[in-house]
Amino acid sequence: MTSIPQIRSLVTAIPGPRSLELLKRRNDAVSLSLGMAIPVIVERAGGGVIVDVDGNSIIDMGAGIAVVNVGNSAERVVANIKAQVESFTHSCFTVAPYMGYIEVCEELNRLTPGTHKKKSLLVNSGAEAIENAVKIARNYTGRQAVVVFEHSFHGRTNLTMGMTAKNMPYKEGFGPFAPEIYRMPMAYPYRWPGGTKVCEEEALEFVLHKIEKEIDLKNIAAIVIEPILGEGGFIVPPKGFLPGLSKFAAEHGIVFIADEVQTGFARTGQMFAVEEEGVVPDLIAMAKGIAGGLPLAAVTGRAEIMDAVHGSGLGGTYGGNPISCAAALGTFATIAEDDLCKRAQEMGVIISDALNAMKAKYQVVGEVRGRGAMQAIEFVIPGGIEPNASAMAEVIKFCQVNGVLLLSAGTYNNVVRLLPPLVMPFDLLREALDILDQAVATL
Ligand code: PLZ
Repeated sequence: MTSIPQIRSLVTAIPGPRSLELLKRRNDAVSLSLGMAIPVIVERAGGGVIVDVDGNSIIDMGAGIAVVNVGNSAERVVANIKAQVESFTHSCFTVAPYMGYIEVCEELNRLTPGTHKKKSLLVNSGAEAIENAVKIARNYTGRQAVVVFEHSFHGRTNLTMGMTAKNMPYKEGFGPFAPEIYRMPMAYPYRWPGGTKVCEEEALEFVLHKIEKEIDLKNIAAIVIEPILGEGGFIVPPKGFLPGLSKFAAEHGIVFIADEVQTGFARTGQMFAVEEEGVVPDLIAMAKGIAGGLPLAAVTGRAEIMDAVHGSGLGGTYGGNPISCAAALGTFATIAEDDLCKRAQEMGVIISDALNAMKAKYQVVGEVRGRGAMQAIEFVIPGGIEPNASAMAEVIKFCQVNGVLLLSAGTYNNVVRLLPPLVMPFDLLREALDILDQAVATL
């Protein structure tokens, strides 16, 4: 466990003078096209806090976008990385293979849902995992069409940008986009015409009908969906939607791909979010929480699909870098030995109690949703469901100034999402939720 005191402590304003000074260098040297959720320069991080260069200790409710689920510089991750760095840093798996890569694949084949024979491929980023999953599905089926959903985020490469729903900031001016991507309505209960109950009753049938009529079954290589939409605002499809899609895919020779890049690795209280409804994807794309902060991503799936691609058809220089693999093995051990799935569930109860209390008190809280340590508030103009982007911005700002780092989300920029490291002490989590409550109260 980290030696950094697990406290919220502000010794300067946010940003402090030292951060302000260094951010000038950032702005001078770094492309201004990059965003910045909080204007501080990080010095250290661990457990549930980030310490900046001014000595402020900020509660980390973002985990680097659901990456450091096991915490920053987690003990087993650090130990494994150190040992690996001392032996070798790179050989390229497709030049000279090594055991770390093989062991990570063995673990993923075991950890992912389903008892069928599975195989894996390691790459560097979530986008690359999605790209490869689509390549594999197209090659295996001999078909081209890819079905995606409204509000989805799948990455920033050309194909995954095309698969991503939201134009600004992800797609604006970056076209043309890859063809053969078909976007379907998302079962978004809060905003489905007629509301939650109607969504539950009709969304699946509506979408399946549209898929069949607009693309034709024989043309579809894959259906790709996030089990809980991340960047889109933690949209949880109604019960039955994911199993229905997966069953439909199986009946028509379509590869069902779960994008578990944000939901994976104990985040939602289960190793993978699809487990909630017993869905077994044909392929599963993973990244973020897989390696405690090191760049690594993976595709795991049915052996006959993963092996269908011709020899040397997949690859890359850095995919499954040995240091990232060592970090991943440390991450899997931490999740298992510290029972982080259970911890995410316990955090989930604390979070949903607090958020639901806010919903009862404040009319700007339109909906509270999510699962485990992946929950969010959607802000609306009181009295209806009109998105309230300024409420989100004000809440995030208030929390920042008070030493709590929160991330935004949502197609309408009106969602605050909580993604704390799963090792955050409960009292620190409660403190962050208190600040969040105060923030919403000021609106
Ligand atoms: N699929 C479900 O959430 C990454 C994006 C951060 P990469 N989400 C964070 C940003 O501003 O680009 C994500 C995701 C889902 C795919 C990806 C892409 O993963 O590792 O960022 O490529």
